[in-house]
Amino acid sequence: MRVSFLLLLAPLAAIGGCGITGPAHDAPRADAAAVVDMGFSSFEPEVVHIRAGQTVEWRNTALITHNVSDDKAKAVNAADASIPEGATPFDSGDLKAGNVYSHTFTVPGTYKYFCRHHEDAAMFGTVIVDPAP
Ligand SMILES: [Cu+2]
Repeated sequence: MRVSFLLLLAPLAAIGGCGITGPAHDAPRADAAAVVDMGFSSFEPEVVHIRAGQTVEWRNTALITHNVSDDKAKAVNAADASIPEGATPFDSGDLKAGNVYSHTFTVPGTYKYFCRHHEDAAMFGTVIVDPAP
């Protein structure tokens, strides 16, 4: 009886430990020009607009692992990612529940990114980077 009760609690403890808490649930970094939340299989907002030199912060506020990548080489469908000429692709690696990732964009243009775990679920986003004034 006692053992099965503990087994029942274990998944709840895991969710409490890394889902409801973590940097994704704290205030975003002060210099973030845009903040993107990750839902079950979406980036919200789907499109953000910044200027060159500014930083975007992604927050995994979901309970599952996500990823942020604009690297064509890591996409199942190369059309799901694109970066402007002269830019270097980025990839957050695995972003566990509650974790954050940020990237500073220096090359103006349009960046189409995706989640490597949910590309098949059309988990896509876009960052539009205007030239610095
Ligand atoms: Cu995902």
